[in-house]
Amino acid sequence: MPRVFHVPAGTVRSRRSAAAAADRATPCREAGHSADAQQDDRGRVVAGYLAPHPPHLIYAENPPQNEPRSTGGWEVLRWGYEELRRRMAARGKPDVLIVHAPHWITMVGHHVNAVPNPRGVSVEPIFPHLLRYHYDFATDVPLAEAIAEEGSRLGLVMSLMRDPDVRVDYATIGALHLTNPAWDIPVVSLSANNNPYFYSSASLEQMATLGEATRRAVERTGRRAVVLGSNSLSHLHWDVEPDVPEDMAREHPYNDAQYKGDMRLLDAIRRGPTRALPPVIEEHIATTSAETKAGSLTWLLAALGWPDVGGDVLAYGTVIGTGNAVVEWVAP
Ligand code: 2X7
Ligand code: FE2
Repeated sequence: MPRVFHVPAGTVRSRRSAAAAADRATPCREAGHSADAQQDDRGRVVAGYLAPHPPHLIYAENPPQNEPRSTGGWEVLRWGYEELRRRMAARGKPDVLIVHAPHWITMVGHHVNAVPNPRGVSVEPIFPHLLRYHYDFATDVPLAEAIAEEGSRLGLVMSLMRDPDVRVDYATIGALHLTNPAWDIPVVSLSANNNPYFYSSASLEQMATLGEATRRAVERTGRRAVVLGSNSLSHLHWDVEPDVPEDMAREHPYNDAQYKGDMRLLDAIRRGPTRALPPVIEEHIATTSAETKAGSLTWLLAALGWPDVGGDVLAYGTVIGTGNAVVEWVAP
């Protein structure tokens, strides 16, 4: 049996250290953002990021939590994340990171992870030689419960996931690690209801409702929140990997149509406003098999309240042929 199935869970950080993350994170008073401004931000989603999760990006960073070792690669996307982290710190550490990820797939309704201290090993099933990541973090349980309540109130099928033995998927871990490798900010993680994979436009409306529920829960609980949509863009990838996965001579868009589809979406994102994006996202899904069909991008824009602004593209790059962008939206 491969070694990956024998790794003991939660060997990197102690339960106590993850539980302490909640205490450390609220309230925050970081340099570069005044205490008054942070006070005004209570009960607000202050920023949102498109935060893609290809396992290659963590692999390339060689963090101690990941077992495989690399010689680097995919630098431009990783520099985009570096810029994301710089901007988030300059604005003041948020109370919570709320993440929606396409690889925690639920067949009935939208699930919210309410396990206080998820610990274990997250493995990428197609690329287990790139990602076997030991995670141990704190959940903001009251906010998780509030999101489930607000979603139910808006007519969604919601469920709180309280089983500590359920492994956290690699798309959740990928976006969270790359956004906050110190893991010192509590988390709420949301599942992707599987429907978008079959009925794209109808279910994207449901994702907008989930975003609205998320926003209401943040307001009600007084959190200063950042939302992360853990999605790649165009999503066709090679079925054969180079012998050395980080051989960048082999990295390029899957084809020109996929690349152009990504550029049409990013152009509309940059121009804004966010309310103009739903038909562009639908067209992008139809033309590029985009991972945004799982709804994370639509959810994040709705959680931000569809601000009248453009997004700032911090980086674009391909990973095994898929298109990926790190994008920032700041709530006005
Ligand atoms: O989940 C992914 C992805 N979104 C893109 C590229 C490669 C692997 O995994
Ligand atoms: Fe993915």
